Parts: sequence; structure tokens; C-alpha cells
Amino acid sequence: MVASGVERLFFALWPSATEGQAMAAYAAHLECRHGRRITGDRLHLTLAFIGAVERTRRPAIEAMAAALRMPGFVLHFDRVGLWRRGGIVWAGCSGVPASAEALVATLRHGLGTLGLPFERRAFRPHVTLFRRASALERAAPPAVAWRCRAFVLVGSELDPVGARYRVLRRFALGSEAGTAYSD
Ligand code: 2AM
Repeated sequence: MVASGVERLFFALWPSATEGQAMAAYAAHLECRHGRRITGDRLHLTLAFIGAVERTRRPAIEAMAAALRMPGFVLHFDRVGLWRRGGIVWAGCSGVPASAEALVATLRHGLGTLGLPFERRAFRPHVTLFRRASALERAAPPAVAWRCRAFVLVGSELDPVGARYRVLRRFALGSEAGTAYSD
């Protein structure tokens, strides 16, 4: 629980229904010991984690993102793995488009100019498929692609069954960039 007046935010890539279902279908066939599967409607890829901030900061965060003019890209998920810490079973990409790296760097820079903390470690793009897994049986890698034509600002609320995510605003990439619209 975060104090009222504070919200937990992050920027992410959110798949279309079809792309999310493709990833969920892949995850459904993985054999993970003890793991809790992330449901299809929660699958996402975090671009920049902001964490708990005063609600009054949100307009400035949205304005920063809405001002960006960045190209879209396609992510080809072709890797699967387990990070022991947190038992995270993830889907990742062997090649990350330069535009995706540039988007993350620009968002981090933008958060920095707003005086907000941001992750300084290298960007490790991944979609979390399971949490608290103790083992992952050998598995064929995913063959799933996400066409990324927008990114989103997400609010995260922790509840007993895990985080609840709410897409707060969508920001276009590519030719539509600059025409940010609210859901
Ligand atoms: P994860 O899936 O690897 O746990 C919402 O919590 C999203 O933000 C998740 O995708 C989560 O990544 C990521 N996240 C949570 N805490 C974070 C942190 N301190 N730094 C970076 N990303 C974080």
C-alpha cells in the first residue's frame, strides 16, 4: 500500500490483445515449478520504472512523455530464462532495436530532468511471465513479435493477489507521435 497522495508509476510497452494472447499462450506451455503465472491482461514490458511519486507530479511526467517524437519498432521475443532472484521467468529479445534503446534513454533523461529517480543500470528488456518460480524446464524459446506503435504510463496498485495495473495514458510512437491521447 502506498500513502494516499502518492501513486506508483512506470512507463511500459503494452501489447495489443492479439500480441498479449500470443505471449500468454507461450507462457501457458512453459513448465515452471512453484511459479505464479502473470495473467494475459497484465503482460507488459517495463521501459522506465518511476516508483512512488506524489500525484501532483503526474502532469509534468505526462507532458514530458507527450513531447517525445520517437519512432516505433518491432520486438522479436526469442529468448526465455529464469532469474533466480524473485524467481522471474521472462521472455526477452536477442536483438533490441536501437529505437527501443533510444526511447528508454530518452525517458530516463526526461525523468532525470524532472528530478525523479530512474534506473541507471543497463536496460534489460523483458516480459515477466512467472514470479516466484524455482525452476524452469528446458523450453523452446518464444516466437512472438510485438509491433510497438505506442508506449503507456501505468499506475500500479499492490493488492493481496499481486499488482493491479491501470493504463493511465497512451503516447504514440512513429508517424502518429505527438498525437498522444488518453484511454
Ligand atoms: P519485473 O516484471 O521484472 O518485476 C511493475 O512493477 C513493473 O515494473 C514490473 O514490470 C517490474 O519488473 C518493474 N519494476 C518493479 N520494480 C522495479 C524497480 N525497482 N526497478 C525497475 N523496474 C521495476
